[in-house]
Amino acid sequence: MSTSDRELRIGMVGYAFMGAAHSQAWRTVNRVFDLPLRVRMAAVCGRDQEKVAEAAARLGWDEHVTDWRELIARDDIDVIDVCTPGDSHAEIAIAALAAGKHVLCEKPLANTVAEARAMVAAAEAARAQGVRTICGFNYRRVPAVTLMRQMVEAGRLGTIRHVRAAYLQDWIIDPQFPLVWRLQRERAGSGALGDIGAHIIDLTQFVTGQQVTGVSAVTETFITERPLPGEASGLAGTSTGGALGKVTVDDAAIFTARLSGGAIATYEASRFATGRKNALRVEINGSRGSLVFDLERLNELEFYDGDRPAAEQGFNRILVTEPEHPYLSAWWPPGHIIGYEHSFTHQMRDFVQAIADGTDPAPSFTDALGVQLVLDAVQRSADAGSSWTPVEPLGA
Ligand code: SOE
Repeated sequence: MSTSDRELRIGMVGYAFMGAAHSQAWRTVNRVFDLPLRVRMAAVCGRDQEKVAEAAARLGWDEHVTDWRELIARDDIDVIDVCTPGDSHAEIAIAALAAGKHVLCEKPLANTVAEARAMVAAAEAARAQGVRTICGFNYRRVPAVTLMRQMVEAGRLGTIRHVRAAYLQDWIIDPQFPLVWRLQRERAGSGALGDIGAHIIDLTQFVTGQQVTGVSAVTETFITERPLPGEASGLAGTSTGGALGKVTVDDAAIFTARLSGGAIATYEASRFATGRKNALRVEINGSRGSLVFDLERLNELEFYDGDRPAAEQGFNRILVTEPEHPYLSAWWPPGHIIGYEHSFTHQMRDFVQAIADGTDPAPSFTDALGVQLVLDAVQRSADAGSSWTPVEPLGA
């Protein structure tokens, strides 16, 4: 428990899935890590008075409001945590930064490159006043992923040749699943590409230290019309069973890429991978070895060490639960595994520590703009279809 009596007062906007995950992390972070600041979960904001009051009680917030501008105007709020759909990220974050609030903004940073650039400019202006920003690419802070980066940085894989990343879900394969906000371009910016593709773009750039420099993409929308939502929530929506609306985002995006260090890569983000619920898998092949991360086995890494004697070759499992592993010394003894939600607690730990130290947490809004530029290139490549070479029909 933090010994500090210096408070860091949080105002969170949004209380759905990410709001719940962030609340768990804000509740926990001072009880697991010894930090120079003690988090106070001051207030949560949501448009519906009754629903946000229920969320405040359930998630552990002191107060609740229905206008985010009220949080930003308060002198007793230090941090604004943006957990809303992408179409409000820029407006809320830019206003919060102008008011001198530190900002944690969920991924992807924005719905467009222009919005992301404006957020970077606001963050850079506020940084001069000591204000800190971070974007919520939480999977970087799964200890096994941080260890992956450390091993690549240490040269254990040698020169990186291949990156192979997939993030697969199947929550909308039912054509009757309603047209929730994640399926509307004006709300979400894109579909699987920005929602889950953004994660594997950030994760692979973080692990390899290389940037995506060019892409060739295809996207597909398998179900083009869906029932308008009733009391829809983000992932569990309820259908009205009545009028239909047009789906305006991708259901799946697949692209090849070149990375700045010479590697070539394949990326797949789909919400139609039937049977895959939240399956994120990344494999990195290098001249000296390979590493594999699988979110469904998030306490492990598979490591192929090419330097081992031929008779001992093979993918070995690293159980990432030792105190020497990233973040783990704060949790349980070796072998006592952790989960998905711990990555958010690690994210809050690093953000709070950076605010206290006056340093810049990662990923910065500039890192997140880098992801946004890749998303934009993938969308332009898919829209243009320019890289697509039809195969001559067999019967021709
Ligand atoms: C839905 O695809 C979602 O909630 C994403 O928005 C999150 O970023 C991901 O971590 C889990 O799935």
